[in-house]
Amino acid sequence: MTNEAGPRVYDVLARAFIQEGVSTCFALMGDANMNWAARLAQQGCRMVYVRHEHCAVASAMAYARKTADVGVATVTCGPGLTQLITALPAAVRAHLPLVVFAGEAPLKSSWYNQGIDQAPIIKATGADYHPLHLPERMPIGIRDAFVQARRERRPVVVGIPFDLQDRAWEGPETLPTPSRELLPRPSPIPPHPDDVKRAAELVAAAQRPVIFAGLGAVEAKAGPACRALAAKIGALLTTTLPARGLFHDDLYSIGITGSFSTEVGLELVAEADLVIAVGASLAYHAGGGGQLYRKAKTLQIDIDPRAVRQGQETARHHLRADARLGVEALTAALPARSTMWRTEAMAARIRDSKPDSQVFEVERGLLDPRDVVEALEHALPPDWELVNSSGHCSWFFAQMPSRPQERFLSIREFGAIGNGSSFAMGVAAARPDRTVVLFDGDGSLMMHIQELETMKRHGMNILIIVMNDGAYGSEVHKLRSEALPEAGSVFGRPDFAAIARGFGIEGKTFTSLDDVPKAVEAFAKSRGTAVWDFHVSDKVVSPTIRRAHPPGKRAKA
Ligand SMILES: Cc1ncc(C[n+]2csc(CCOP(=O)(O)OP(=O)(O)O)c2C)c(N)n1
Ligand SMILES: [Mg+2]
Repeated sequence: MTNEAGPRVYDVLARAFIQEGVSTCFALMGDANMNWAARLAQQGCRMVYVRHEHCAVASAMAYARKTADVGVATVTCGPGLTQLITALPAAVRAHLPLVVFAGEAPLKSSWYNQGIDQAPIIKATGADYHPLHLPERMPIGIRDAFVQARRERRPVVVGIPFDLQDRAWEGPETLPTPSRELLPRPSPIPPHPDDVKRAAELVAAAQRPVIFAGLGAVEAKAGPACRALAAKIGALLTTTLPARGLFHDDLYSIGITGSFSTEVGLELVAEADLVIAVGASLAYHAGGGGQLYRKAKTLQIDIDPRAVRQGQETARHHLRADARLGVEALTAALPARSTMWRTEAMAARIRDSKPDSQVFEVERGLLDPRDVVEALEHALPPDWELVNSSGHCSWFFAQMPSRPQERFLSIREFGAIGNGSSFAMGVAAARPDRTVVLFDGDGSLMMHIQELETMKRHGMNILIIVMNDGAYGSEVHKLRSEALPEAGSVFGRPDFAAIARGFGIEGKTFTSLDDVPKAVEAFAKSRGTAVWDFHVSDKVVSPTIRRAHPPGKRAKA
């Protein structure tokens, strides 16, 4: 493990990561990180060698979400590091703990071609950056980066000049105590009885309450408590997009509330007189920019309740507590009752409605994206991991009501396209025993198409479903609504089946849905990586775009 002349600094730094329990690292090598990365691999860490640094960090993000652990990535200095600035803001906003090992230009050189002031670039994204320049203290610096990433739930980049990495190790023999052993393990916070009393009065006065759960409810395992509260007080259940599926098999679940609401969900939440937000931070899109439940009072149950967020007033009523304990205390404080809101007729209305009933003319030989999703919803085995990406098509892909929360990943903070392939790789690395299904748009997949090679090389079980409208759908629909030329957003349909075969993986084009069940069956047997290209019409416009960009928007304005 060590060189003949004794360990070098990079040997010890690799050990410091292993000591932190790191078992997977997403990497792209260069002069400033490759010695360390090679040693890390040698010491038993599984390396996923991607083809673009952005994808290293984006994969680590999905890995962190899926494993509830720190995601780890490594990049070289300068141009390796500058590739990260689209991924990091999303990780910051999604509260994902990451540690990135970045090289820095050698300190001994008076000039270095790849040198750039790395700290301000990284800090501008909201991530933190620690230059580690004293070899003996570097293991502590790494441990502290893990402490910070876990505690603050954000990305921390450590920058280490590669000439220092190459020095003989002259520091202590033993490594510092790892972050896990140091961090406090606080028990869930119970609510204050006065707050419970006030919240109970609010709930007792409501006729049409809705319980709205976010990822905080998922983390606190508050799902069953929310269902019990809903049953006791006659409430409907809904979730944010990332928490979708938490109530997937409840008769009174209206799916997602936010930009991805279903038709009936929108109607119902607009009628609500109380929204009980559980472990949900009430981000801008979750409340439709303040448009979705205007009649409702809002009670937020959260360990960190807030009145204002992302430019919106979020909740006037607050119950500070762990999501599960808060909901349980509220349930205990209330009598059982029935409401007009939670009846058999309501359950039937929810069950029998389509996510979107608008009728569109679809050209011959093309598919309606809503039919594609319905066919896949029926055909894909329930234990496959689903990953949603970005773009116009992500509305359709989010409408798969039978899928439970723990089999669905969506990270959309910062709103970038091009992350789908990385997110799928992160999930595949976290769950190598499972099959991962990525739902992506043609434009988004093209943005990092090189990662098909990574998937193939690492033998990942990833089925990529492309909703191929031959366009940047989001842009086309917006441009059309303003009667502007659409040329820069319409490219025609790339031949993904041929592209996939070029990368040595299976590719298939679908212009009919009849073959879907058989194809799924065959893929379940063969596994591996494949791209399925669904040719969909660009005439079908999602409800979100229809609301925000109605035809003739400019003329009306
Ligand atoms: C990195 C980045 N570049 C550009 C955009 C603007 N943008 C948003 S959606 C979109 C179109 C994505 O096209 P595609 O993946 O085919 O999905 P579709 O909208 O067609 O369903 C674009 C270009 C963005 N969000 N992120
Ligand atoms: Mg598209």
